[in-house]
Amino acid sequence: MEENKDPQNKKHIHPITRVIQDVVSILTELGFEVAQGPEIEDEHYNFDALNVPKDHPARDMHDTFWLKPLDLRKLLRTQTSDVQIRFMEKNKPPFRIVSPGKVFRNEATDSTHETQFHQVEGLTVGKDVSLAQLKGVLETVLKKLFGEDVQIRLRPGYFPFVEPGVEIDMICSKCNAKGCPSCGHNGWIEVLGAGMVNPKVLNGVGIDSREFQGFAFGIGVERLAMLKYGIDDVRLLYSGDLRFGEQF
Ligand code: 2U9
Repeated sequence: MEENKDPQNKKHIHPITRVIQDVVSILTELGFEVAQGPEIEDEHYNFDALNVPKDHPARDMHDTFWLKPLDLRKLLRTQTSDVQIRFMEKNKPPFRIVSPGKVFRNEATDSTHETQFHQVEGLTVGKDVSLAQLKGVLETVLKKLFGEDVQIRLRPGYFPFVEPGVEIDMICSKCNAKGCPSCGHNGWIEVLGAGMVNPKVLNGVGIDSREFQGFAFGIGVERLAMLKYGIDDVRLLYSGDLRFGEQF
């Protein structure tokens, strides 16, 4: 093998891998346990158990990759929440789990959408679990990733598996919420979704929602990597271009 004489030619960790490693290690320090599961799922774990209605657009052929033969109703998971359902079926609360993994959406690709991407989802179930704790955990994660100056805000958001659901925004560090081109003149940048686990989801796996509550959050890894490293097209992350990888 030819000797590597170029001191610049070091090994590089891909930004997706780095963000997953960082988020997972921050959460394990906070007491979360890693849980993983299959990428090929059935409708029950991907949709029904998560209170996603039968006529929800996400189930549509255009958003979900259904495997053939279609009548088996097998699909490529669209979110890693299936892992959390499988874990809840087998374990009694209290618990905190984090599930990193690959997910798939059957949609057109552009600078912010890919048919394959990664998520890190977190779930805590216990007695007296609150929205304030959710905010604290997410504030800690985002400060460790983006720096101590990070401020976050919660806005109402709708996801069938959480009630209430929230969208988490981070203050724009370039303009400090004044509004500038880099935050689309909003002052705030949407980073992830979260909420209190819908009681129907808990009851569905045999956890009594009168006794236990949960909070959950979903992080789109590509989106976070693009924000952290200033990458403006998600497709660059999958280009395999060494000149891209060498920058990290
Ligand atoms: C269980 C119950 C609830 C996970 C959640 C989101 C909100 C969310 C998106 C982030 C970017 C998907 O990758 S993305 O496009 N996710 O906004 N995820 S609440 O809620 C759960 C998970 C598991 C049992």
